[in-house]
Amino acid sequence: MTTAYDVAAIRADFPILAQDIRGQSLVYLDSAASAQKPRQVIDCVSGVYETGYANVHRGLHYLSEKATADYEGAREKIRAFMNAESSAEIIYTRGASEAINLVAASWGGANIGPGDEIVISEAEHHSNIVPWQILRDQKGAVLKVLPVDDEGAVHLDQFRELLSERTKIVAVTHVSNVLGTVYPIKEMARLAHQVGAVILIDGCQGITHMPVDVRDLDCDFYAFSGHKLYGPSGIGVLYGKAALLEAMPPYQSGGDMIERVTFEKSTWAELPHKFEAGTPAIAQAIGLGAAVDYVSQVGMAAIAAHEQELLTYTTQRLASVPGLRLIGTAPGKVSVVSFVMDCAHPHDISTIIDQTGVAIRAGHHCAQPLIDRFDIPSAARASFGMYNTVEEADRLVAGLEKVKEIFAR
Ligand code: 7TS
Repeated sequence: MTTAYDVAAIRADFPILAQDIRGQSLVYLDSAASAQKPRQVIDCVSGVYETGYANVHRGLHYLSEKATADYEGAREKIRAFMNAESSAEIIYTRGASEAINLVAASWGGANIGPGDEIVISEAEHHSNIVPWQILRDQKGAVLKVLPVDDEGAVHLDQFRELLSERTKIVAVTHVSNVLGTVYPIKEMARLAHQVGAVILIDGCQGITHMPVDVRDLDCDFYAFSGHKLYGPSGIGVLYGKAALLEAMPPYQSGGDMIERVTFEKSTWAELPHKFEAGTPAIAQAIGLGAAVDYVSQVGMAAIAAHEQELLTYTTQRLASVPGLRLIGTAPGKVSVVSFVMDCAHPHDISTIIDQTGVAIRAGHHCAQPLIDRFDIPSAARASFGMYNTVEEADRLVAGLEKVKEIFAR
């Protein structure tokens, strides 16, 4: 039986949304930066500390066994959520940034040589640019950049032209955090594989807004951050195909990632532990499992449909604000609306509407090359989560009308 999307019930699960900010009810439109947490995640994390906390994979005592079972249980939930073949392919990291750095350092260190080509795109977050630049500089490799068009779309024919037998890795976002463009990653994976390259997907803004099946996409790596998926901060995931992960050297070393250590030589633990040195973010990982349970219960397809309605409605309403220009209008876009206004700087827009209780982000959104591409100083961005409503979109528009009023004086 399908039930209608009950946004009021969902909102009731997020305690932070019930508060007033500056004397008005909070309108939180900054979930792309970090999403709020449902009671189920908050209770899970505090429950770990109240009744189920100890270090994992170590002590032969009740609490350590319970914490280990819950920590590994969360890994299995994440595996199922992404449809990975094995939980050995789910590496816990601090977040997407660390996951991408892991691949650049470990896979890149072992597989990239002088003249090899790395392909990224113009809309990448700095986290999916800088690790590849550092690798390029260390190895004498070449970094190629797939452009976006004026709407913010990428084109497969241009992508195909960038690929060559020298291409070793493609690293692109699933969804742009500024433009909302959904990249054709399944096709891109197929094309990358045709030239013998591997593909890493930065899934920070993808897995949060649509169902993701890594086996159907046939991507080699998929990275995301727990805090954008309604889970705790300090925890994220690198999915990698087992055969690739097996062949990669450790990223960090120390406790938990070894099999046997002598002063002469050390050997590594099995996957996924080979990539998880030191005491991990235990409660956070278990909390991410609770977040995955939460969104799975609502259904990622239902969340996507709800957010799409909001995006369509908001885009239409913003079109009626004089002097407002949308940045990112690619067909099929999701989850965010970025814009500039001719009367005010994005920072002023954000500061003024904050006075009305509306939280958006303004700035370069850690995508400076993209901001340069659109020839703007920065952008204002409203981003949606599963709990946002059309009334909140109206509050955004009312706030922007106030901005116009103030700057018209
Ligand atoms: N990649 C994308 C596409 C992102 O949107 C972000 C964060 C990251 C990587 C980095 O994630 P982290 O959890 O490792 O920091 N994006 C944003 C944003 O849009 N506003 O603040 C952070």
